[in-house]
Amino acid sequence: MDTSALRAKFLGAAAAASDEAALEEVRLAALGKKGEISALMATLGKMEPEERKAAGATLNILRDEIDAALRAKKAALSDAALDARLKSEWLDVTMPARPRRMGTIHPVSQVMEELTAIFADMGFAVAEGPQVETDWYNFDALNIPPEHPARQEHDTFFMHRADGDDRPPHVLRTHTSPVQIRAMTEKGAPIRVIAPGRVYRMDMDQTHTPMFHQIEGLAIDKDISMANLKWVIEEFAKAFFEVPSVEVRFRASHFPFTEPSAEIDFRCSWVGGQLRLGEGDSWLEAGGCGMVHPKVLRAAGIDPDQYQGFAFGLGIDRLAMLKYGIPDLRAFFEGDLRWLRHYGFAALDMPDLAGGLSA
Ligand code: 2NM
Repeated sequence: MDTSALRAKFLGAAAAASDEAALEEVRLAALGKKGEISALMATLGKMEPEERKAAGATLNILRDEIDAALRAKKAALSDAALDARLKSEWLDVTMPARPRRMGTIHPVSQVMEELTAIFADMGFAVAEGPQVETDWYNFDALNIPPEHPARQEHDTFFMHRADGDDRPPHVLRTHTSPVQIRAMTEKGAPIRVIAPGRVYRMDMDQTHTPMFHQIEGLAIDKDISMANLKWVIEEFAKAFFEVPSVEVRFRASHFPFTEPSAEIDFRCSWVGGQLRLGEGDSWLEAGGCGMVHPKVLRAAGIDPDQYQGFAFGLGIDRLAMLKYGIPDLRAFFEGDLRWLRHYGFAALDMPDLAGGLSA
């Protein structure tokens, strides 16, 4: 049996196949059930034994040869396809990123991060709580009874109950002190926490917005004093305003939740409208503070005969205005994109003490 023509035909066709589908056609034409080689194999049965032996051997060799050629070609086609893909999907990872306009970090968020970093360094944990509070957490627990003038002075936003529900209404918290009450109740003493967050009072003018931001600090232990408080405030002011020294003045005051109580002032001067901290003849009012009232400790489940401590409150928005020279408070919460682009901070550039807060 002369198979050289068949060999040439199928090996040639396999070599010429330009893709896997064409190659499969060649395989079917040669080795498929109805292929030419298979047809020849089927004639073996009618041959004489001697002839069949020789022809069978020849056909087996031919079949194996064609099969090997098809497999080799298939591997080559698949290599070529991969090469083509690698070429077309090539990516230059050294190319600069396309510029993309992203939002900025609001000055209030930036200052909150700075405050968190500063007080964390002094061992204060961050506590959070609800903005809609019961009147007990917002007032009663803080030694502000129903008839207390502060309860009206605060110009509280009340959340109306459903008709027929005569429980006292919820309020939008007027300070973050209820967070401190919750923290003391849950964790007990000793405790050291700060509570930054949104607070609400019905007030709107040049220097007031109905929502603003406050941070309160609290440290309770066996022998905490007003001296520890003053050190904490001084360290805070130096770190926040990034100055080597500040002079802190405690001015006697009154709050229902602290006794004694004081207003916090920082020595400063104004040069060409620019604030300078630590020098000069002016005093900057920064917030309030005092020793937590025994009644407040007791309301939060802490025994005032065993524990005592200080608390303080600072206005975050005002701190942001002072540090970053932002003149108008109301613009803070208008969501004006031009304002945000001007006063906002780069994302992914969060402050930490090691890196320098605003570096
Ligand atoms: C201030 C001034 C003085 C204060 C008190 C408490 C609490 F819950 F521990 F009693 N937290 N913060 C406090 C004290 C806040 O803000 C001007």
